[in-house]
Amino acid sequence: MALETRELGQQVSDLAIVTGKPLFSEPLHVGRPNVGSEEVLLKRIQETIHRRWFTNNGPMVQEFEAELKRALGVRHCIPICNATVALEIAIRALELTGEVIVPSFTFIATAHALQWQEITPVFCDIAPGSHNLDPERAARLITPRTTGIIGVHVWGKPCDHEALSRLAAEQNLKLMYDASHAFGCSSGGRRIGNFGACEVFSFHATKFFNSFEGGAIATNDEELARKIRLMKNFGFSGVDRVTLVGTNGKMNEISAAMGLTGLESLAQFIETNRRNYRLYRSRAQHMRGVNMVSFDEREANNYQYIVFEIDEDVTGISRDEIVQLLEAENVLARRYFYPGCHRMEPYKSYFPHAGLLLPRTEALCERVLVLPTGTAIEPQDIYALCGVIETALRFPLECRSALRRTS
Ligand code: T4K
Repeated sequence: MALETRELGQQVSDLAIVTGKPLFSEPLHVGRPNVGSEEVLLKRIQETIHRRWFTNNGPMVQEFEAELKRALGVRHCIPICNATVALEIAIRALELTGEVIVPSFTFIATAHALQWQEITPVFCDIAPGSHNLDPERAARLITPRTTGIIGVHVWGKPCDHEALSRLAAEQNLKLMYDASHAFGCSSGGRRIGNFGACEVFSFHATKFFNSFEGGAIATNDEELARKIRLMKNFGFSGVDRVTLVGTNGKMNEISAAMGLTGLESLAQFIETNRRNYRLYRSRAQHMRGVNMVSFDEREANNYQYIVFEIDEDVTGISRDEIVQLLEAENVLARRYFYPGCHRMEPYKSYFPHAGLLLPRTEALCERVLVLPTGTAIEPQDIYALCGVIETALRFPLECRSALRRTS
């Protein structure tokens, strides 16, 4: 909660960068975990301990799987220990090899899941006016070595799946999605989880609902589901019987207990996120040079990411300077997915000129600011932190000078 209420129309001299007194006594995080009923969670954990069945497809994981399937309306939604391993398993189960087209504007795990298996991630730019893969650009990156495309529903906003599935079908490529951000979201009224050959969700602590660490692979393809189940359990198809190379991708019972408890509070998490989203939007619409990523309210959304794009040409103050001003106030805004996968190792060394084909990604990486939301933040916190951004926008030169004096 904000320590003090600064007056509307605050001056640069009121900011923590000058006074040394932050608005918030405790850091305000992006990705503070949402927790359902603690009482129910503790009961489930106690049951698990008494049962002495901790992992290997135990009753909690089975119940979690059934609830996930029901929530998404998919045939299979297989819990996995985290989304990175889930991506690796899905990629392997789909038999992707050679080159796979992915956006560079994503969390590094999407690219690493390919490179880990010696598959080359071919970075594709985002579509104009979107933060997601551009199907037209993707078409131009196809070579004889291309075997697949991985779209990422960034911030839970669906990819252009019609264009991507058309392209994949025409070029005989496999298509899957990294839906890490998109649990509870829909496209054309259809739940994410039902698109492509399969879709991978993350239930990491920072996600909309979490299982501490966790993920899942959703698919409507029976054969693919069978393979994924084998692969996440070392390839065991029965006691002492291994039929293919696998890994340990199993979710444990405590994670499933947390996931189940979170699922029961999903409606409340969405409601809080939507309230926060609307509050931020009501302030952002008056900020010159700031574009807030909006969600189509006719669709189901989880509203988990509050994303501002800062156009420095208009604001006169950069995204990074705003991050510094907020940090002084104890607001830990994030620059996801700066600097872009192609500018991180090993990709930076492998493809030093990749940026030439990624102008929109590079521009976006300089502009994005992700702000705190979720059940750990109160409306007055949103007013207070938006007030800091508004001060920065009103007095860009003064803020810049104040920042220089403190650095
Ligand atoms: N694909 C995409 C598109 C993804 O975004 C991700 C994960 C993945 C794949 C892989 O999913 P997993 O294998 O993780 O299931 C965070 C998360 O660690 C990561 O899961 C997430 N994307 C990414 C967008 O955000 P970092 O490096 O920013 O984490 P960190 O430790 O800086 O935490 C973020 C903020 O959350 C901090 O301010 C602290 C706060 N926090 C964090 C944790 C873990 C808490 O308040 N409590 C906590 O328990 O990556």
